[in-house]
Amino acid sequence: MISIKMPLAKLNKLIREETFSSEEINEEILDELGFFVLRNFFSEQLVGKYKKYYDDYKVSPEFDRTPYHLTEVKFSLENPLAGMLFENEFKELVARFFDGNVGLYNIRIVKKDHDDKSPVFLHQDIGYQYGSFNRYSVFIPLTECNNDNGGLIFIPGSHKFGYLGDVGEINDILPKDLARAAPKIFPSDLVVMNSCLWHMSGQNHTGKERVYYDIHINHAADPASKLVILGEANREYELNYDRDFVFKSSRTQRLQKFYQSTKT
Ligand SMILES: O=C(O)CCC(=O)C(=O)O
Ligand SMILES: [Fe+2]
Repeated sequence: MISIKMPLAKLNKLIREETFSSEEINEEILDELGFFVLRNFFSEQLVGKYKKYYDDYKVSPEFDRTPYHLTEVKFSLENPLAGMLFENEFKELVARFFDGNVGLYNIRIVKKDHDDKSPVFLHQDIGYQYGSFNRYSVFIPLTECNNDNGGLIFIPGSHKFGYLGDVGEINDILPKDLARAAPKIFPSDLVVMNSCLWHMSGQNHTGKERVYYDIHINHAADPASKLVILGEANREYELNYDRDFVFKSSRTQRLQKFYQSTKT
């Protein structure tokens, strides 16, 4: 019985030849590998401006890593960090997706540094999100991100398995000779990732900052859009995704009830 099958020769060749890294997005490669590294896209001034906003935010009283998440830092759309969404350079990037009709699902920072050095386990994001399955993360580094400081690692082709029907840490059942991509990326580069892609990150060994924006986009008309970044929304379907509004007895609600009952 086959336990896992992937087109290894094809995937390894595409990784070995670094076809995922270029100054132009190759949509075929993004579709084949599930991620793409776009080089030298943003100006240094732009990235520098937002790194400064991050540094200011970091010393403010509101700044905090999300409890129960290893790297996430949330901020509101009023925070200067959210200004990235309205920058022409960012709009030029997202115009390549969803025929130029692009909605925001979520914007956040995922960071490692002297305080937060932990690796992030192998997972896919899609099961943590709602709305359609047609969605991407745009990771914009505000610092150099590499193996030493716990940069992201992508499993080529793994998005082709689709949604796995549950969330959490995935067993490393991948073929041993499948190449993994741990691209070194610099401020002004960015990574686009299909939300079904399996990914992880290693320990931050140096304590040097590793800071990415994770800007999560979907079609502007997706009922899960928080706002329209570009183009037309024309929403025929809208839904308030408040869990207690939508669900009568969901897995998460039942887990919450279970934990509450064990506390008393
Ligand atoms: O910060 C990281 O290294 C990974 C974070 C991540 O993939 C997630 O929160 O979904
Ligand atoms: Fe993730």
